[in-house]
Amino acid sequence: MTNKDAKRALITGVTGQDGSYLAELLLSKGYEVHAIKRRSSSFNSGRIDHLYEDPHETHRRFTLHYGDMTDSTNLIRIIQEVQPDEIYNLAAQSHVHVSFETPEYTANADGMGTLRILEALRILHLEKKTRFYQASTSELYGKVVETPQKETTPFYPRSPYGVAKLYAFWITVNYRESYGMHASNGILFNHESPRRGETFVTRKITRAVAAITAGDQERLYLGNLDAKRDWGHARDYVEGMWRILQQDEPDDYVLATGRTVSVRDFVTTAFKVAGVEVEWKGEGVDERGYERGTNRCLVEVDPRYFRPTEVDLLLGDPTKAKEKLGWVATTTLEEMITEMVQSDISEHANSAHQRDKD
Ligand code: NDP
Ligand code: GDR
Repeated sequence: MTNKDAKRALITGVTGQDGSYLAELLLSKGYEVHAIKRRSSSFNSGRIDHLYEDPHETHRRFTLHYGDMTDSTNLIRIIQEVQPDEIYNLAAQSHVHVSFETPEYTANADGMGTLRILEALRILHLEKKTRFYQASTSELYGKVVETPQKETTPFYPRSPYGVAKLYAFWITVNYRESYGMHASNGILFNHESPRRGETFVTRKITRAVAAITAGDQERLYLGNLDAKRDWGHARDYVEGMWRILQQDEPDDYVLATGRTVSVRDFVTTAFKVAGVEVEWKGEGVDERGYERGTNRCLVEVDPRYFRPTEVDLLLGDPTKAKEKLGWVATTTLEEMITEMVQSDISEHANSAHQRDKD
């Protein structure tokens, strides 16, 4: 039986990494979860298939709605139907490099999409009922102005994605101040997991480690090895999102680990988990990583992965989240890399096994 008093949440971007962990978390807390997924020509629900409930089931607690951040009519209709207590706006074209290729679409989905939801709440007179969480990002800091970056650090985005998210950040603040909405930003630093999209650098690395150590891939091609990121685990970060919406007052919070590591060091650690020592030779763009004691080149820089403007260093200060939300990142970087490499090794072995059978 569903509980009539259960809180009702609406998640956009549920088919993504964070959406899947957040849906699990809210269901475990007894919420009735509604979520928006886009129509796709192939299945895009792999991360949430385990949560699926038959639509013929009358008391289901997890319901999917077709929708898109670029379609106001659809967002208004879904919000009207669901009447959510909480909305978590996670949907976005979230790839920074891709945003340079699709800047207008990124602005529409990530920037205007946020406005569409906030305005839908106003149109539907839900501005006093529904709490709103906006998935803001450390990409807002962009060019280094101060480190560690905290809530008071000035923004200087360095990509169409960052600029679109800047609009989303400020329109969330503006609706909070204009209409007294419980609307908050989580300024989240990079967070990863075995469910991370395959083209983000961490997952690209851990998948390559699995394929290279299995003898199915020769080399890993990467862009800027010197970029430094404050990497945490997505499972920890969705807990922070939820805590932000449980506060009496809406506010903006940095969620981060407080530790930064270069892409190069991430590569070294990931190969180490698989028992391979990487030795770095050369300088600058010619830099390559070799398997120690051999001539086997494992990593090579390919300038096609460079960005027109780069974010060199992200390091967050999560003090406010710790003090006000009681939130800290609990998974260490080494634990997370180990989980990701092990997961990709078994995924690779399973797909190889499947290929053998086909
Ligand atoms: P993903 O890229 O894994 O997921 C993005 C989700 O948004 C997917 O469900 C995707 O659908 C959906 N989506 C994209 N465009 C649209 C659209 N036009 N209409 C409806 N849905 C759409 O991102 P993450 O889970 O990693 O991140 C979640 C949010 O947090 C994003 O907004 C991201 O920008 C932000 N963020 C992420 C950080 C991170 O390190 N992961 C850090 C800080 C912020 P589909 O599956 O069909 O593509
Ligand atoms: P980021 O993540 O841009 O920080 O955005 P990504 O993993 O794409 O890049 C991190 C850093 O690695 C460098 N890099 C490469 N990146 C990719 N994707 N592929 C490569 O081959 C490669 N080689 C080096 C990048 O130049 C960059 O410096 C992520 C996204 O989840 C955003 O949505 C989110 O807002 C921010 O994190 C916080």
